[in-house]
Amino acid sequence: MKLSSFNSLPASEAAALLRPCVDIDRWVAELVAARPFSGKEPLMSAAATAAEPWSEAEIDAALARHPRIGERAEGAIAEAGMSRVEQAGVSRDAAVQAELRQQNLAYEEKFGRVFLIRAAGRSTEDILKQLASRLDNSPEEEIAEVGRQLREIALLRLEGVIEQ
Ligand code: 2AL
Repeated sequence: MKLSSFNSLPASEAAALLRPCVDIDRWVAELVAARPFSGKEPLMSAAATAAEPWSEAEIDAALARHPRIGERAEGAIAEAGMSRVEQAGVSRDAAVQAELRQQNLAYEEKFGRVFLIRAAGRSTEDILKQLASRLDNSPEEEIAEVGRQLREIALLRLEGVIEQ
């Protein structure tokens, strides 16, 4: 959608457009209220500012909506389509899928939440490397990293949703 159209949408429609980027009420509400934006840059900058920092509760709520890496999001809703595109580079090879499943499980056992990474533009090898390396993080380091990844995903999605 063009930025000029986004600027003039009723608030509920603007919110519905933003929510698939990251389902965090405060982030969505801040951006809707900050309209009109004079250009894409002020929009992206406001989106980054509103995302810094997320609270732990916000991160947990948003994570519930992200499928595991290696799991294909089902359905026609906007979020599922975005996830499928982002994970398009993840290998469907059975051995790789098995390794992803096992490492995802190890991560969930250690940190109690789904492993999250900005998948767009990443190879499976890179994702597995990051997953192994992040398993060494402390819980504090890891929640900060999850916040960064969630921000990257939200901003990339927003880039795709709103045109100049
Ligand atoms: C995802 C996803 O669905 N898209 C993305 O960039 N990362 N999931 C995940 N668990 O990291």
